[in-house]
Amino acid sequence: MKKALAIVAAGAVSAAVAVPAFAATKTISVKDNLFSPKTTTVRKGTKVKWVWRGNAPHNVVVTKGPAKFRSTVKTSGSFTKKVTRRGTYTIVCTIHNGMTMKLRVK
Ligand SMILES: [Cu+2]
Repeated sequence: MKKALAIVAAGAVSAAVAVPAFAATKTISVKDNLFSPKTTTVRKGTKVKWVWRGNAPHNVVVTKGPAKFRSTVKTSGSFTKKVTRRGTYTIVCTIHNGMTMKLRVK
């Protein structure tokens, strides 16, 4: 009985560890006035989550890349996009000149 419980427990642990492999989320901070990190590489299928952590209003806008998407202008909360196309995305905040980042999807 003890042995069976140990096997079940081991199975539960490996299942918990395996989850991020196919449902990974990458978090990027939206600050005043920069994205952090500024360059990120993720696998295709990753959910990229931008989290507003500053006080000023910002948005997340793809200006160049294999897919275009944009968030609304916000001061808090988050914006999540599942990236399904490989390539390099140039992302900016259209309010702040020079607030830019690169997202590579491989
Ligand atoms: Cu901004």
